[in-house]
Amino acid sequence: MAKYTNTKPDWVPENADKNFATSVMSGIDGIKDLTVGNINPDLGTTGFRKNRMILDVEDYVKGVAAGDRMILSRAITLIESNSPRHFPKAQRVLQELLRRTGKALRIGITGVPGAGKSTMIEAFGNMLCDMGHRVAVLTVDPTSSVTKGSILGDKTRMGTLSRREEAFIRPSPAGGTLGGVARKSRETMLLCEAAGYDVILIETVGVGQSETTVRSMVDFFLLVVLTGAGDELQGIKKGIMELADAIVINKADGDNRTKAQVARGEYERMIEYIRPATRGWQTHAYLVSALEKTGLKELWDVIRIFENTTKENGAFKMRREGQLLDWMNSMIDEHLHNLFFDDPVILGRMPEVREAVLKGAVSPSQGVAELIHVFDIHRASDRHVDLLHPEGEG
Ligand SMILES: Nc1nc2c(ncn2[C@@H]2O[C@H](COP(=O)(O)OP(=O)(O)OP(=O)(O)O)[C@@H](O)[C@H]2O)c(=O)[nH]1
Ligand SMILES: [Mg+2]
Repeated sequence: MAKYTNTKPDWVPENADKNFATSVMSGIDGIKDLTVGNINPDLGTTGFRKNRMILDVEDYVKGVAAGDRMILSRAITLIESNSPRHFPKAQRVLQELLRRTGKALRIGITGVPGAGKSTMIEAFGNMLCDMGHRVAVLTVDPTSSVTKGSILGDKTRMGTLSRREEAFIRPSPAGGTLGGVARKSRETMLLCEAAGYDVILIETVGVGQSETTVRSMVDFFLLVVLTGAGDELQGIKKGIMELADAIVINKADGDNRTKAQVARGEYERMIEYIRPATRGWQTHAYLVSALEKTGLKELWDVIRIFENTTKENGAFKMRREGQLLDWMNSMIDEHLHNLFFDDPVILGRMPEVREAVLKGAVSPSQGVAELIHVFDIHRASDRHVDLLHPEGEG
């Protein structure tokens, strides 16, 4: 550790405390430790000087809890890591922060590509920040190949929001299965809550299974559609409408406004035949222009009424509890699946059993029974034990 002495300039107040960061160092010999370079060694542990250093669990926990955006970003990167080496550390960070989570309102936003989700999040998010909220925006996009493109698109589309102190924007992790992306997004959401964001907006493109996944992690689910509901419903399946707590007809501006009003009527009629997504709540269709920023305040009012209603009738709590248990169940599925299919004994027997099934010598059920018979879960677990109980992990 380098030795240095502090000298105060003349103009420093007589009784200035140690946080009055104007001490001048006499010089440093041998910079090995980055902390030495800090003018005021008493400044907190969450500052810039940790930038390139390895953070320990406590650094992450303190930094996230203090709302330090850079440490939050790094904690998310840790959570997103596919390296088994990072997994236990990430889980310890999460564990420590868990009691700070759960207080945010979680809102999912889906809709066909180009419906205006990102534009709406930009306008809506800015409005919420102006109202004093802190907003985190996440995306769930399992199609990794286009992720890079949409990050660039969203950087420009959410240009003003991304520069705000009260907002935090984090795109979907690249690559992996929808299940993997979903776990990371859930945990990222928890980290954002622990960092003090009280509204979480999660965008997902309405194709495939991702909207069901996002529905399973949010309190309120919003479907963004365009006019021309008659046009084969723009490929929107009845299934997606059944997930929605509100349907927003976007781009209700200019010449499109009248058409949007017609579409609203059409959606309202369709909704009548659909089971409500949330107990005690009637889904409706609303007009919005993300571009002209109209209908957004009204939408927020709807969401607040939803929150009050479902908190009063118990649906809010029940959904959150159900989501937690479903999440745990799906992780058990995934874990058992991995234990089974990574087990060398199973891998060894598999070709033989597969062949026997294909030949018709044994039924698939018999094949499964045979594999399960040789599967020793303790043996398989032992191979994963390093992952779950890290000794001396740093
Ligand atoms: N006229 C009008 N155009 C809009 C409105 N909202 C979005 N747009 C335009 O629609 C296009 C698509 O908007 P995005 O916000 O990127 O749509 P998205 O749903 O996020 O699209 P993906 O992320 O690709 O699924 C952009 O050119 C926007 O400028 C609106 O309210 N009115
Ligand atoms: Mg988008």
